[in-house]
Amino acid sequence: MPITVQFAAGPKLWPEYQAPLAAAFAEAGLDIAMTPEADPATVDYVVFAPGGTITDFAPYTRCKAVLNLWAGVERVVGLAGLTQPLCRMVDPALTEGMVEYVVGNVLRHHLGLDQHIRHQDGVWRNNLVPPIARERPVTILGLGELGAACGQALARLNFPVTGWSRTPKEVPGLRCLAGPAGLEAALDGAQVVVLLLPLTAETENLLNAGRIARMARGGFVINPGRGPLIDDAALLAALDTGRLAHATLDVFRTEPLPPAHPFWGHPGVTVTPHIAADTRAPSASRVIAENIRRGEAGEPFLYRVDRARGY
Ligand code: NDP
Ligand code: OXD
Repeated sequence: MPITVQFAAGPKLWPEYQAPLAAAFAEAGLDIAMTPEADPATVDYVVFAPGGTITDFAPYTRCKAVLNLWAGVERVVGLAGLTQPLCRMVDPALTEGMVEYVVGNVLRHHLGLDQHIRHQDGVWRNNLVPPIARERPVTILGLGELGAACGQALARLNFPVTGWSRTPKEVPGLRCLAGPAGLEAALDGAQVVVLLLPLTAETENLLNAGRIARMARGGFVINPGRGPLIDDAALLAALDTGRLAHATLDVFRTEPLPPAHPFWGHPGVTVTPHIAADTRAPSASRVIAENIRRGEAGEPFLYRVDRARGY
């Protein structure tokens, strides 16, 4: 009998994923019947995304795993009836995209490119010579799949990179700090802070006024993690006083960011509309297929979320 997979990531993604998932299942040698709608009692695996079509997992009595298409799971972990193993997305193409977004924005701020882009006014400002990368300390909050990859890419460009995580890590080329005690040292004197933490009860409002004050004056914040990681009022105050030079923000407490929000149009803020790194259907489908293969073979799932931890 074929394995039943319900694609419950919403009707918009179904046309994008239907063929790549079918190809990945075939490549993995899996006999799968996949459908966007199914009798919950017959479903073996659910492919899911935040805002997807299932609001209560209790009737999914046979389901062996819920496979999320997103890396972040803060909108999934608490869903009603979710007792099945939950796996988040680790997609090599998503990681590539995030590395490009972070490196691109770090270089933009490091090189002061905005000053040239905004001032094409006939004035020859040859005093705007940036430092070199080795003189610009960067701190990455979150040293998981994405933080470590971004940190290593920046270290290859000679930025002195500090990474911070919950548990101690060793990432070649990076100064690694961990836990509450490591946070202050990670922020002290940082000229660029990149947030790549998951949103949990512990990380909400993590970058607050006191912690921003530890950064170098005139520093930059880049947040492709989650909006609530930053205390918005503290960030705006730091930008308004010049304590921080600029914040490039991809994620927000409310998305889409409401038109009247002070981030829009603020000279010290760049808003990008949650596009830092998308899950790509061909590579993500192979990750989903591998997890189903593992489930069927009785092997441990990849990227399983620890619900108590929240990520
Ligand atoms: P991972 O789970 O691989 O890494 C999370 C990192 O954060 C780990 O290093 C973890 O520490 C650390 N962390 C978690 N809680 C704490 C804490 N309380 N104190 C210190 N460190 C902590 O996640 P990813 O790297 O895959 O993704 C990170 C986030 O990026 C996602 O959760 C999502 O919110 C966001 N994202 C945004 C996208 C966008 O387009 N804007 C796209 C994809 C993801 P430890 O290693 O010790 O567990
Ligand atoms: C994700 C995201 O979590 O796109 O994958 O934010």
